[in-house]
Amino acid sequence: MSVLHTNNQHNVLIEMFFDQDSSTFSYVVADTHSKRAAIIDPVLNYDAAAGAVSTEGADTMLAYIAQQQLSIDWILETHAHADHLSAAHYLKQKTGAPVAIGEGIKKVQQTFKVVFNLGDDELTAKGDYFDKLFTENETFAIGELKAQVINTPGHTNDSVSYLIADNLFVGDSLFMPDSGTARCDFPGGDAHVLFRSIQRIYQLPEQTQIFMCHDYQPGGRELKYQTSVAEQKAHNIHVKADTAEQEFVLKRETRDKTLAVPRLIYPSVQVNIRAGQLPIAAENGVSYIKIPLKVVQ
Ligand SMILES: N[C@@H](CCC(=O)N[C@@H](CS)C(=O)NCC(=O)O)C(=O)O
Ligand SMILES: [Fe+2]
Repeated sequence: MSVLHTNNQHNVLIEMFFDQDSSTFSYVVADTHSKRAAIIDPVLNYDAAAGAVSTEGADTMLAYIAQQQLSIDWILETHAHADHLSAAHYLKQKTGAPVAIGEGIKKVQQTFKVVFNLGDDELTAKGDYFDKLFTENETFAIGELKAQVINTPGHTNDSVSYLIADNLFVGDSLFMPDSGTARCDFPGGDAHVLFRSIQRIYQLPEQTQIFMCHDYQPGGRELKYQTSVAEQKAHNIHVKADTAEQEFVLKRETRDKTLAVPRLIYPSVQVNIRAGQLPIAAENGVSYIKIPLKVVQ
């Protein structure tokens, strides 16, 4: 599926890729003048029972990139995902592009360094493994397209949104209006902080197009991945233009209490805090995923 967006100065080509297993959208966003592009939130396939990692999804993106004759300037993560593994490292090896994320990743790395009992040789928690840590409002280029980083923490500490021309890639800060927002109960998550991040998004021009990172198809409706600031402000079931912070926080925290831990949280986090690299292999050459056990009384 692709959408050709045109504004006054630039042509932006946005291609969406969907990972059925984790209900995740990834994107290739290209400047059609220069043929330079960014990859956003690519997924690495993972069969948890078999411990098998594979690259079908990323290879589909690479085939599209080759077919369109694009050069990749950036591999962008909206946050360290807790529900699927990132293909950023694999795609960096294939394209040579740097992997970037918000500088809040340092806090996320520190949190999970403790959870997984990692030594400094495995993770320093200073943004290691990533090539670029974006700061608040930092701008960068994708060919002739101007891109800007907007810090949107709340779902996680490191969540950012990428404004590329007038298209906003929000990660999990917002879902489609009929799904509302993402959970705020992961370590470092905070519903108050997410509310304030969403207020920043709602200050953007009404016609700004918003691209999702997930859609869980409530009520079995068809898959949707694109909406606008105006539609969110009018219809988002958790935060409309006039929703008070406390009302949102109550709704969000009530729902969070009902949600199960994501199926792939442990493998995902261990790989994603390392920018998509597998844990350092043991002496036998094999990488292992750790699961901290809690004894339930
Ligand atoms: N059932 C999914 C849930 C994944 C999940 O928790 N997704 C997060 C975003 S990373 C979320 O906000 N989900 C909201 C919801 O499920 O309502 C899984 O196990 O992977
Ligand atoms: Fe997420």
